[in-house]
Amino acid sequence: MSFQIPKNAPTFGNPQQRQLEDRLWASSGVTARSRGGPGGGAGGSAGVLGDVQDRVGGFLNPNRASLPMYKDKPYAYAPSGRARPVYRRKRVLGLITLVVLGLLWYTGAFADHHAAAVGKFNQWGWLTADSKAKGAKADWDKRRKLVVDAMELSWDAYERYAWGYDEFHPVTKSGRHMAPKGLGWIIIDSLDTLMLMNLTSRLTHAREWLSTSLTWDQDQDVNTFETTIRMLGGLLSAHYLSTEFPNLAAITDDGPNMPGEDLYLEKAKDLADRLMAAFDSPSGIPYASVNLAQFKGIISHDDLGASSTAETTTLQLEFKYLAKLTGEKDFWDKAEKVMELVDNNGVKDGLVPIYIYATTGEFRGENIRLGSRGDSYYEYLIKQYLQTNKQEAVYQDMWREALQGVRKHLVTYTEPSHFTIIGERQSGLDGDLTPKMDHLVCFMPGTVALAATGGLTEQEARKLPTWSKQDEADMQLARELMQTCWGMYKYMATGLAAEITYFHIADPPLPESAPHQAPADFDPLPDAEWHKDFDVKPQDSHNLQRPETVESLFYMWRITGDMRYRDWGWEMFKSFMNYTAVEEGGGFSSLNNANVVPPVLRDNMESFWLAETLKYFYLLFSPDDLLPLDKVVLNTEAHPLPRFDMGKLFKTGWERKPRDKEGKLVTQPKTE
Ligand code: DMJ
Repeated sequence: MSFQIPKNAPTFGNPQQRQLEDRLWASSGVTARSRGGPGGGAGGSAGVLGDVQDRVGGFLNPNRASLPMYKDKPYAYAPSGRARPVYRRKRVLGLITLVVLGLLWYTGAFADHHAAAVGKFNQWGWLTADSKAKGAKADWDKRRKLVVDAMELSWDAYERYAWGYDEFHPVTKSGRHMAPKGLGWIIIDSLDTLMLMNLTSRLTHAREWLSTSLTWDQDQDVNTFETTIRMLGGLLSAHYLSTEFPNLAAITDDGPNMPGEDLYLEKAKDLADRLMAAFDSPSGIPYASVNLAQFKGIISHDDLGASSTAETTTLQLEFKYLAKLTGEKDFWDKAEKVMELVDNNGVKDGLVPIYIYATTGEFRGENIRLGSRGDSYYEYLIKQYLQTNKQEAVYQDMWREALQGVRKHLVTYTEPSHFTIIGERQSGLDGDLTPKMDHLVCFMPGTVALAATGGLTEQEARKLPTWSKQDEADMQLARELMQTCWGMYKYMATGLAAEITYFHIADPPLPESAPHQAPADFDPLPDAEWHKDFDVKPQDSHNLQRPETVESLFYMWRITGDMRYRDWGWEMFKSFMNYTAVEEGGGFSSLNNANVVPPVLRDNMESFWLAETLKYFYLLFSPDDLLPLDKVVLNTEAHPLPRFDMGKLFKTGWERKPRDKEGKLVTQPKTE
């Protein structure tokens, strides 16, 4: 389970510089006060609000020391240095502007909102300065360092304005808890990114919060899936990286026999013990939520009590690795049982409806999609197969069946330019195909390529005796889907994809076998033919800083070695920097509308911006020996976990029931 320490992990030449920065922070009063964590004064929602106001009040205080500046990082808005009243007036002005913009939008003034607008509004424009001369070699090391800059800006903004809070609102410079004492939502989700980027002093601060403020003993309902992938996954990967790569963001108190040695693992185990209550349902399918202090599973309040399918089947990598670390088989068995229960429904062609009852273990409804509530079911099939070093054939079998099902029922081509898309069957496989892709579906190109090569490069995998025509076809599908996902970015005014994109398709939809050839390049002209294939509705035009497309670009770059994927990633990174930066050192924000320039900010930074999006940019621009894909498996929140052999303690405790060609269960004749 170990592999080479990356040769190219970044180091900081001048640690004193960082300490100096930290002292400046402390002198501002903001960080110093908040270092006690949320426990101080945040004992309930009233306390939380009070604390937020306290922070904002502190910021408004004209006597406060000024905050550290980022003059050398032009994509952080230049700090205004103005007094607060102006800031207040600006908020009013901002409100008026928003209303006016809303009216303009409503009246169609932004009807021509395509790429033509890009470039007209680029008030920083610093990244265009990095544009290399035609034919010149790109400096990927420099670009990778810019990603570290972005991580520092985001983290420091959070640290400055919302330290210890679970939500960060970068525009209003405030935070909010999701539990009385906070869950460390942003801090824990960021641990491994801080390690990979070697941000030692920030990691030390995060660990200090974990050891002094974090408690799972809170009377709070939390979402089983989100808490598992972000918190349990974050802690487990922090444990993995800090033990296997002690040189990454090396700190002093976590070595063997040191007081902080097992901090991450202890916190992970405590959390997992509580999350295990989710599996105490009549069927064994986990409940949607858990009350942490009460160790109690809670049925979904919505969807007629059904859990989301993806949520129940995206817990396995985390619980299985924890079982391996602790030797506690129960973690393994409970998580594994879910896969058996799902499979025993015998769905057609491996495609599962997006809801499942924890009470009965049966699916609810027939809505089938690879977007929200469906996505990571498929992702974790192949990743479970890889996690245990390809020893559990059952998961590869399920993945292959599902991918064939995707080809047969969901893949089609757009008009007039023939992009490959994965649509939805909202009324079951006999219903119509809806030509719609959530941004979430863009995990697929990378995952399909990962499944085809097992994490080797395409070149290496092709030499294996097991390499097949199907693998070749899967790589082709991955390339085509990657092109479509990138088109979803190119289509938008900011160069940042919408949450949902619709497509124009033929009636009836073309089958997967139809000849098709999408354009290799995207003509930049606003009236270019390819624009006709795409459609973004105003209500779907938000961008939540999601990672799926850069995640796939990372896999595609590593696996194919095709430079275009890195180049696209760089273009995407520039769009994030140019259009999501928040003034006054606020870091970066989600957008309410990514299809107008200037964009409309949403005043929220998702924790996966730090855990996933920036991490994938960093990995995409890094040398390939940083987290080799044939040695690790990244959970759905981009937390790297090791692959391992099951050993004597663990085995696949179930087999698939016999089924027909379509995957439907074959009932065995009863023997008298
Ligand atoms: C993340 O929490 C995970 O990637 C999850 O699988 C899907 N949604 C977000 C990111 O978009």
